[in-house]
Amino acid sequence: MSEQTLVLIKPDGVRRGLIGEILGRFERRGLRIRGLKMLRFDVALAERHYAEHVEKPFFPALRDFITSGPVVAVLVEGPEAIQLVRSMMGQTKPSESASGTIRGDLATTTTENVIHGSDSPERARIEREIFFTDSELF
Ligand code: FUP
Repeated sequence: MSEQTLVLIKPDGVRRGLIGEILGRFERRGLRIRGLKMLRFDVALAERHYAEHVEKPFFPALRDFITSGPVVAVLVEGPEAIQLVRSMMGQTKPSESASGTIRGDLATTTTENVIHGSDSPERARIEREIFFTDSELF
């Protein structure tokens, strides 16, 4: 079934010049890019996007990192895109991510782990609405 999922290339990925590398992986895999924008998180957006983590001990570091520079938001579409993108990303902890995955190839720390991808259909719908209006999708 074709699905849409929301990807963020996080500030470390943008700073390190990995936008093309990451978008290229999705395109080569056969996924379609339906929306694409650069933006910078403020604290309110960090608390909204990471609402489930606001009370966690790691949240201050996550908030400071995600607001530290621009991110690229991407609306990706394709067969089983939510799970497919999660598989391409690797695990949250780069040390547990297999080589060949985005984090397994490109990241070393859990906070600065290059990429975000929606982890369920419900989150994909919520995150699509956070980052894109209908007129920004193609
Ligand atoms: P993921 O879906 O793999 O991005 O991971 P989570 O939604 O569980 O976590 C969101 C972000 O919180 C991670 F990308 C990094 C950060 N995080 C930490 O810094 N420490 C942790 O122990 C867990 C998550």
